[in-house]
Amino acid sequence: MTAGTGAAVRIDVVSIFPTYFDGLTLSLLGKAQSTGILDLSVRDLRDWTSDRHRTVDDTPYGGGAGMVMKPEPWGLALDELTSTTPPHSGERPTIIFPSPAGEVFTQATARDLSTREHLIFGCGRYEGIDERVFEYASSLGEVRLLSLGDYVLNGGEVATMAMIEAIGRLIPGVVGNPESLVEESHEDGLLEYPSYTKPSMWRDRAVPDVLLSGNHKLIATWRRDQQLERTRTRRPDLLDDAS
Ligand code: 6GU
Repeated sequence: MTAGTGAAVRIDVVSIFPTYFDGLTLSLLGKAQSTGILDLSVRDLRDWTSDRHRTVDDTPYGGGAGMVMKPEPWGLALDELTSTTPPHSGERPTIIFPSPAGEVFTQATARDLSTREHLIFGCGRYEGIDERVFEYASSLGEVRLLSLGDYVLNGGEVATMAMIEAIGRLIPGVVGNPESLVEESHEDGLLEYPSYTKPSMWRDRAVPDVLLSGNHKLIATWRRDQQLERTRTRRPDLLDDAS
């Protein structure tokens, strides 16, 4: 069944725009689904409505702009999806609500979540989801409100796609060469060093001599220096975090 050790990681996504997630069948994550490493299902929130118009939103108590997602479709969706959490180790599901009001999602978050057996992503739209849903979800699993960064998207779909890609590639067996995961930006708290390929001279621009030297120790030192220099100029906040 699985190509790696242990059972498949299960990821459920609930959204009113399930076709957003068609892209997840491509490339590495698509392969992981066909080899059984990843068990991904995308579900339409409207399937848990019972009125003729399949209504998922209503006006906010207290007034104000926009609409709020009604609690009951979310309650039913979470009941159903958590009732079938794979029982491998008795672990509770992790229920993620992407939200610009959440904690920032980082590589460390991705690493943590890649070790879970069952992730559920609830994609909010409009002005958000009735607050009681988060409280109720806490009775069913570990709830995380996660943001991609300090800007606003129209809903949780694009954020969920980004998070699933970041988490999914850390699941053992998803990325063919695990060495390639180690040398990337953010894995060691620094930005990645620059890369070059043939030709060694392109439009009057040369590849740095050291990379053609064959001296592996010198190359490693140069790459480390490049990482530090780039991080200092582009992302000094990362160096503050490391100290
Ligand atoms: Cl997770 N959701 C929305 N709607 N906007 C965002 C975000 C999430 N992260 C950054 N902006």
